[in-house]
Amino acid sequence: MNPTVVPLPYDDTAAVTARLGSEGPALLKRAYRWMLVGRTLDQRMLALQRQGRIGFYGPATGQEGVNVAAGLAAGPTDWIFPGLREQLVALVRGHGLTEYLHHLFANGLDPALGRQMPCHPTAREVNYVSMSSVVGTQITQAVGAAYAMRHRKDNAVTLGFFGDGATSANDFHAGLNFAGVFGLPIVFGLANNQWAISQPVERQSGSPELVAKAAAYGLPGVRVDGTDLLASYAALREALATARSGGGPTLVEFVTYRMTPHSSSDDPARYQRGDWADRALAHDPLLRVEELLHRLGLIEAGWTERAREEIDVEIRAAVVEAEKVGPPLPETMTNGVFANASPSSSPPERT
Ligand SMILES: Cc1ncc(C[n+]2csc(CCOP(=O)(O)OP(=O)(O)O)c2C)c(N)n1
Ligand SMILES: [Mg+2]
Repeated sequence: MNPTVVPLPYDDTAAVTARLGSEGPALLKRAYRWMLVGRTLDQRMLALQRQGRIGFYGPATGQEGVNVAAGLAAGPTDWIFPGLREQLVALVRGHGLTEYLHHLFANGLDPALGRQMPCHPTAREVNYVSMSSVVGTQITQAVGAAYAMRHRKDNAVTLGFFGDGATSANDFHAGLNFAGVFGLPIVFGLANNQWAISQPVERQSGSPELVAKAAAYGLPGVRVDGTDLLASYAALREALATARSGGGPTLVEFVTYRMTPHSSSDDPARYQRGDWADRALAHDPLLRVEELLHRLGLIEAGWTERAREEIDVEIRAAVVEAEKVGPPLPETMTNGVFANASPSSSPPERT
């Protein structure tokens, strides 16, 4: 365990139950295991990218607490519109690890049919919408989906994620404004990891706290420590319940630390200065939960090591499966594009 980690502010299991509900400690342990899955995946996938086996990867190290909280807090019929780093939400909701690996390898079994950017998964079976690379565009899509939900009288809520950088995009204004005017069933999850590639959050906005922007659209805004799984879960549960009961949207700002490069194509040594890495490590969401589990006596010695080994085996098996599958066939190029295939919609025959 890392001795420099800032302990989570909870002293007993009652405090855990107050944030996580009656399942309390059991849910905390389950959440911790999912955080371990996210962390191990990031490490393995970055290694695979460096070995030239997958093309690109965007880690979410430092944001596992928010992602696991969202995966556990949202209902099964709710819709997730991810920002750039919410893949773990799909896995927690039940998307298969091997399925996800098929996507990362862009093989013939990739749910996105090998046509998406790498590391932009889609998981239709758990209402997880394909990620939009163009920063902020998913915000208005999520608002549109929430509007449709209201129109269809569905009991579902939309959970739309985006980063601190996206708060400078036009879609942020248009989306929050529309949702505020119509009181839509949506929760805006602002994953403020304090960087937009090389741009620090201090240069992103004149507002010292991004959550202040909620007021301009008439929405309640909540700012939580996104490296605190329990606080993140409690804030999301409340915002989701408000939206579900007709109370309208909430902006929840999760303050986190981006603990890795922006992506496998980035080198933060060129722009991150000072004690950033130390501060990030002290707020590692995984180590903070680990420390809490030990302090409250909720986990026995060796549990983490065993879980890590199991997860490693699961990931390695999924990689083997995914690497067995060949690339998508040219004949599948227009699958899902046309209702009725016409001669002009088929790819040219190979000669
Ligand atoms: C409209 C647009 N401008 C620029 C980019 C290039 N770009 C990709 S990610 C990114 C930063 C996003 O930062 P943030 O919203 O904070 O999300 P994070 O990467 O930190 O999760 C930028 C500028 C893009 N994809 N789309
Ligand atoms: Mg960011």
